[in-house]
Amino acid sequence: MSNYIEEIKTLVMEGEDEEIVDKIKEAVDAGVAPLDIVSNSLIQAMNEIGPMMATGEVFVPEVLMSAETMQVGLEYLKPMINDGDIESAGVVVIGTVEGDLHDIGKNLVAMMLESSGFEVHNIGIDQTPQDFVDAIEKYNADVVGLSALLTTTMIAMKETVALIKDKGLDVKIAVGGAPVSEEFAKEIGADGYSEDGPSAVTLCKQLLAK
Ligand code: B12
Repeated sequence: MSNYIEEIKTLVMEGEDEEIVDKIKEAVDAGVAPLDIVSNSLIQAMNEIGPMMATGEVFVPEVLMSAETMQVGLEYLKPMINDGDIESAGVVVIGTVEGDLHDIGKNLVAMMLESSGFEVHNIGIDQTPQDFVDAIEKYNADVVGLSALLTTTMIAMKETVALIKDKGLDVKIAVGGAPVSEEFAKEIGADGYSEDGPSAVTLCKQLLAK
């Protein structure tokens, strides 16, 4: 069974977007759990590509192909990942902050929230503080999720939190992304931080119970 996990991870790392669905289907048919594939093949592939990108072993176009392959895999697995909670848990607006083009992690969080019963509005990447404010108002969001993957865009996250607070919007603010920490979340005045998709679901539920 672990062979499938390795094989799928390799397909993502090599950017084989045309083969990924067939291999995932094969794995699922053989009994591999969809969430296991997400965590141990898809996310793991991106984790392994990170250091290779830093050392110049792979370049941006290759990472983009891997990202695309991962998205194809995620889309296929999405309907299979559902924790059974179908009652609407609340409205979430989620996006990646200004200057930041990373969208895989955010999309994964959006997918997990959606499959846990939240109504999710994924507003995309490179979103200005005002874009977030507009979306929160438009969708009457209960929670807004901000994602940042670069140390340089953490400042945009801080500015977004500041604008949301400035406008006095009645919304809980959750933040996440590789360089973000619980401590940073507190420092910028966000209501919560979580490190991955499943914990983001728990976090949003907790924020709405308060
Ligand atoms: C894929 C990738 C890219 C792709 C993005 C494609 C896409 N469609 O998203 C491309 C090639 C475009 C890219 C570009 C760049 N990248 Co890049 N990229 C990555 C890489 C390899 C993987 C990121 C990823 O998808 N991870 C997998 C997902 C599932 O994890 P995640 O994003 O962390 O999300 C999880 C959690 O953080 C959390 N989470 C995320 N968001 C949120 C939000 C909320 C509300 C919550 C609660 C939780 C949460 O839950 C998610 C699910 O588990 C990382 C390395 C790494 N391992 O992080 C580098 C990395 C982030 N990139 C980096 C860099 C430097 C760049 C570039 C500047 C490179 C360049 N020279 O051009 C550009 C910047 C472009 C820009 N302006 O944004 C650095 C950042 C260094 C830093 N600390 O600032 C990293 C760390 C690589 C490295 N080691 O050097 N990148």
